[in-house]
Amino acid sequence: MAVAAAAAVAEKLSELIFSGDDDGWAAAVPNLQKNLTVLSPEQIELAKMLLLEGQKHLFEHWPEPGVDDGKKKDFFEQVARLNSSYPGGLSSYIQNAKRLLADSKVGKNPYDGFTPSVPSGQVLTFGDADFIRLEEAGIKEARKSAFVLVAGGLGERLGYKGIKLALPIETTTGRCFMQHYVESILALQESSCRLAQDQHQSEIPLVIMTSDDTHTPTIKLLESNNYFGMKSTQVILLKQEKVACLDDNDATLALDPNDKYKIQTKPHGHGDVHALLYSSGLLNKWKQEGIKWVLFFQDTNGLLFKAIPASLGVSVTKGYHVNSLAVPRKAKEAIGGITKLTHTDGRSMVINVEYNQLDPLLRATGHADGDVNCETGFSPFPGNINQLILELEPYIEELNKTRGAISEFVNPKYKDSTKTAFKSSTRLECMMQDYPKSLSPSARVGFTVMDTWLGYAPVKNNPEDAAKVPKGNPYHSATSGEMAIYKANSIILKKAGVQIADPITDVFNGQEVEVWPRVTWNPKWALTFSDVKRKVNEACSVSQRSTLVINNSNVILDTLSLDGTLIANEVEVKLAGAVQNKGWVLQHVDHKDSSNPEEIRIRGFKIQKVEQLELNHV
Ligand code: UGB
Repeated sequence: MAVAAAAAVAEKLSELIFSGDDDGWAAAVPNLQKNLTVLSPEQIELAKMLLLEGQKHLFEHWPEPGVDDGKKKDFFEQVARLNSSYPGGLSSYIQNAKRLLADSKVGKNPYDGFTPSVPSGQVLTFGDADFIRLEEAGIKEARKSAFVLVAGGLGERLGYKGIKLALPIETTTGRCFMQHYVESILALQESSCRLAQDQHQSEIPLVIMTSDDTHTPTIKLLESNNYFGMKSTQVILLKQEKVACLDDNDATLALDPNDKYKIQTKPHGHGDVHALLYSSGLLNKWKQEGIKWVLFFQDTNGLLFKAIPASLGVSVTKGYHVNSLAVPRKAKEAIGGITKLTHTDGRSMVINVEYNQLDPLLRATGHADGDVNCETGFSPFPGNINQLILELEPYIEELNKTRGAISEFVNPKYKDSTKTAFKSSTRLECMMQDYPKSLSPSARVGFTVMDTWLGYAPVKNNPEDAAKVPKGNPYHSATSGEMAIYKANSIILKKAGVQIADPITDVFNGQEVEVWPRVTWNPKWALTFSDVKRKVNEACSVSQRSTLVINNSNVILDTLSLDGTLIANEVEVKLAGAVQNKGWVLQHVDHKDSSNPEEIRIRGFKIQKVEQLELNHV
């Protein structure tokens, strides 16, 4: 329909609706008018809102009353959910969609008028005096923090059938991401309360944002594992709702192709976490309980907690309202770049520019080569790893203004260059790292850059896509994620004085990786570099083919010379002298060989447990 004609219909409708003529407005859609008796007064109000927003097609196929009445009510239940879960309601969603779709059609650059430059932030050097001081400051403050895990994503890039939180972080112990996160938070809580001599043992809350795709399996994972040792009351699940799909540039809501009484929906993105936290009332409750920091993190970064103490220390010492954790970024790597944007009108902000927008932005502002590495071999823009530390009080102040609404974007796939039709329905999306976009220039927004080996090894890509990653760029696969754990632990032990053999290189699922000794430890053994140094005597060595598993807190590495596999489960033990056995061997596995479970196939190897020394509780 021509835009002018549609506008005229909308105007007529709005006249009728606001005149209070109850029969007149619905007469515009006879099939709806016939069904008004089936609907409750609240549902009739929602119907008016939909008509005002140009959505009369939703009712045009409705049959006579008495046919499919249950489905008609279900339709309005869905509309009510879509309406209440979006800040400002469904009408705001449709209006925002119309605006963003119009911008997208004319190719409006969201960064119009802004010039990018490289911001300055805190760079961590693992193990130096500053790092140790920051770790201590972070541990002290950790008992005043709350953790928020965004885990509503389907993991389409990984293609794994289950939830990513249930995947093993490494296959030596088989501990899953959820277990690792819970144990890390509990270890932080214990360590922080001990250091602060906190008598009443503060509990660090863990919020998990789920979605329809991940909610039930997440609960199942927690319940069937007794919450991995955390009190069930300490874990709070907030489920994000999906948003309505849009069929065209007029923001016509898309009906589900398989059910004409259902609006098609898709995920809105991790940015939903802010509105959910706001509406949950948790933030004010936390404030009353003395919580000062909120730490956001993603579902599959097995290294993150190694960087948490020092990064929180940076927030504390610098007084950052927003602290984005970052790593050196390879040009064109699929992680956003932390960028300073300065507008021609003088405004400026430090913000993540998403990976697909950084290159066009640079090209449009005089950088003819776009997103390229500089002389360091990395992009000059630090890579956003989407782990944010927010100071609670200013966060609450901001959300009181915005109700948690985050700036959105739309990414329609057009059928052709006229940009009049979409290949498939689209929807608005938002990202949690866009939170600083609405802050005033006086907000203290900073970032912390750490070595990638220390803080970032997500599991996002399936084997085929990982194998195609340009040489030198990280694979972000299950293979590289597991190898990164061994590498980080080996490097940390090495820096604490242990002789660690050099890694070898091997190829799994088409990805060349460094294979370090398979060293793993439970977070309660060591959270900081100082913890490791206290528990390690310099006269120790570990050969490349070795596996060392430390499962308890008071294990001391004392003159240990390991060439094989050693598993220390005892609470208190000194590991001393030579330990040699056949050990555990990495076996190659073809990712297409369905005789192995998916968790194994996606990494391209399995561990053959030939011989080990296991020290257990007596
Ligand atoms: N997630 C949700 O909880 N809900 C959703 O609707 C969607 C996701 P992806 P993405 O670290 O390499 C981000 O899909 O969005 C959760 C940053 O934007 O793995 O492609 C999901 O469960 C990017 O700047 O990542 O890219 C997961 O835990 C860069 O930092 C998390 O959100 C990139 O991550 C991230 O979702 C990166």
